[in-house]
Amino acid sequence: GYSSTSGIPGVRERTLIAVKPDGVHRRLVGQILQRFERKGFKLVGLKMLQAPEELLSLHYQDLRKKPFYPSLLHYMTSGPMVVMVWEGHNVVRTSRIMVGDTNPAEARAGSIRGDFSIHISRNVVHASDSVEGAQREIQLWFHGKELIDWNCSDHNSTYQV
Ligand code: IDP
Ligand code: MG
Repeated sequence: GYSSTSGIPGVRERTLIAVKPDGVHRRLVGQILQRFERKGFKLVGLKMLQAPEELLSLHYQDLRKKPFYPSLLHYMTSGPMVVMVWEGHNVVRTSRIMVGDTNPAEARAGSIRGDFSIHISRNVVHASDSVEGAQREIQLWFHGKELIDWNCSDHNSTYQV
């Protein structure tokens, strides 16, 4: 069972979620953010920025050899992004399910990509794909001071404590 003093293991897990430039252009920021709020995850970081190419090249370092990489960088620099850090039990894995398959044609209805996008080249949102990847990405996109530790008043209703 879970410890009654320290709470649920992994409750401090964090992930990086980003509304990509197409999502901002299409005024989807509020609807995307709302899905994570209504799920019960805790928002610990949020900002809007025009992503510099150097940052994107680090963010997508594993994709540098892909044929679509130049067009991916062009897409990701085509306008501002809204980047967020969400915290909660299993948030990395759960948010990948909420975001849906990389290819919107395969993404389930009810997922963000399934509901709001059609083509893999414009899939509106980013979500980290592993706990280690999330830690790396959060450090890339946020300064430590920009992440807010706070106690959400519904914590005890969200988790068994
Ligand atoms: P993910 O965003 O679901 O983690 P990745 O494989 O990490 O998917 O790819 C990163 C991003 O690169 C995708 O979200 C998408 O924007 C873009 N991308 C991936 N595969 C393709 C492709 O085959 N054509 C065009 N863009 C792609
Ligand atoms: Mg990825």
